[in-house]
Amino acid sequence: MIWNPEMECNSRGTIKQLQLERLQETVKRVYENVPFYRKKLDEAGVTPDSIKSLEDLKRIPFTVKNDLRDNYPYGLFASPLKDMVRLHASSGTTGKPIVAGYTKKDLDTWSELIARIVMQAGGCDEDIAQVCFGYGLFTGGFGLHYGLEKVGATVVPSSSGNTEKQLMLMKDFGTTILVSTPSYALYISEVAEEMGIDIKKDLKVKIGMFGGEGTSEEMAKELENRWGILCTENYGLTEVMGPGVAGECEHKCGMHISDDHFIVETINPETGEVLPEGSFGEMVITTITKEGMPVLRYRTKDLTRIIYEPCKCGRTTPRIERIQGRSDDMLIIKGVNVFPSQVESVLVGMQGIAPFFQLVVRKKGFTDDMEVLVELADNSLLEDFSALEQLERDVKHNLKTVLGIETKVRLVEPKSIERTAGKAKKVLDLRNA
Ligand code: DLL
Repeated sequence: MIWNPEMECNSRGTIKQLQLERLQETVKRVYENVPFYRKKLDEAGVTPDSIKSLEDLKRIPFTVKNDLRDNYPYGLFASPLKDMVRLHASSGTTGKPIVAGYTKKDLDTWSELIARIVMQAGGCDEDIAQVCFGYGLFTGGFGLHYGLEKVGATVVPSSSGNTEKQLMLMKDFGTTILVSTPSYALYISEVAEEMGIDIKKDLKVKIGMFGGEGTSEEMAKELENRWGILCTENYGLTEVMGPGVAGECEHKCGMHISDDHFIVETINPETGEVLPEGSFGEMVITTITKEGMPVLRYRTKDLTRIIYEPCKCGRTTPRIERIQGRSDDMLIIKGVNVFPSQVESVLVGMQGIAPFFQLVVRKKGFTDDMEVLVELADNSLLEDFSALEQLERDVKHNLKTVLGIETKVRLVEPKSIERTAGKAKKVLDLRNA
């Protein structure tokens, strides 16, 4: 089922016309209400009246994360504070968080967009959805919650953590949709095994709505095999709204973007040049219906490609290909660009090792040095030194084939890499330690 066929299956011409009208309104709104944007637009010689076509989007300057930090907490609000009914924030590793403010209308839009991704994943009003995203400043919990309710699903707001209890509820309540980060879904499956629960037989889960972090194709397959369910990827970010920006349908060929609410471009991350449709690059998002905190041309740092061919599901919305990584996650090791997702794609599914790993990066002289911690699947190999050596050689060989460089590998004991109920920390960066 499609939640909003009128918008999700419309002709691109009609959507483009709608996008233009909404872009014009958004530019006018921020020009009149947000001094930060007015200054930037004035400097670029852009007045709201001068936006005549979607091509004019290119004339609008980019917005970056630091702009949000510099305007902490309320500097980018385009509605009076009294009209804001919810605040969320993304933690960020350093300094002040990024704040997102929502008006009543923004929350309605958010629920509408979540309803779309729920139906894309195959959810309906008969489902029991256990939301294992954190409820709090993180947008995952509350974001999914209200959209699932809008669809009519029964929501179990179990939040993240307390994994044994999650499993008990899942079993007793007959949960059919698991909503979590992919890392947490992996961890839950491990705890289930320890508890003697066979997740394929003893639980009724049939859909995984995963998001909040990237997964390699291999990890997505691993999750599908472990859970025996349809796993969908869902994308979003606090700055733009939270989850609900895009999500996969059952055909799993990219995440459908609600382009009646967001305009997406890809740019060359180094030069800022806008790339032709369908090119791989950094995704830039403009919100065109947000009232409380619209963002113009936000540089997401997420690297991907936008697919414009129609999907078999009948939706005509463009799709975001699986995110390959963030430009700021990219490591330069021995002069070669390395993404954690590439390491994941090599390690997940290899015989003898578990799908948990961590990259430890240190400074060595003027260059970066990387060590890959790889967890053994079980204790059986610990006694067999030559088998361990062979496994290490195999891992090194496979990594070299994909990354093009020799890497240091350390095999570590089963269950020694930290598990998470949220987003996994795949890189331990000790360069400034
Ligand atoms: O993670 C919002 C969200 C919650 C999306 C739950 C989906 C489900 P932030 O904490 O602001 O917001 O982090 C946003 O996480 O720029 C991406 O780098 C990454 N990310 C989120 N979803 C995906 C995904 C939420 N499906 C940042 N694939 C984004 C790859 C993702 N990366």
